[in-house]
Amino acid sequence: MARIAVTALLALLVAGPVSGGLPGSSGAAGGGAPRLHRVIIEDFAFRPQRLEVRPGDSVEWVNLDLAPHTASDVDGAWDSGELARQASFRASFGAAGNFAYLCAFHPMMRGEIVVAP
Ligand SMILES: [Cu+2]
Repeated sequence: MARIAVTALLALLVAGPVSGGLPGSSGAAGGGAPRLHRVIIEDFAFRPQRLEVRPGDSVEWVNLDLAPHTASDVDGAWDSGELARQASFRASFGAAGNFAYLCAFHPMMRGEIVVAP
């Protein structure tokens, strides 16, 4: 498990900065460099609420609300801390699995990152 995660991280570093792109903007499936996905926080909701990514991909949350929000893993594995308007946070996902998260300020705001090969 750990070895897989490290490999994915190295691949991400070698690939360098990943250009932005919305989920689904990539064309054909099949391998390739890690991608950066974006989750918009708007109107007290995560959009998309459920996002599927591949191991090694990164996710960026951007808060477009006036109110501050967070993106916080329910198990405490990662936490954006307070995100003011226009602030963003990135996390990378090395291992496959389902990762539920919420906003610590508004626990009814929930989202899920699904990491699947
Ligand atoms: Cu919130």
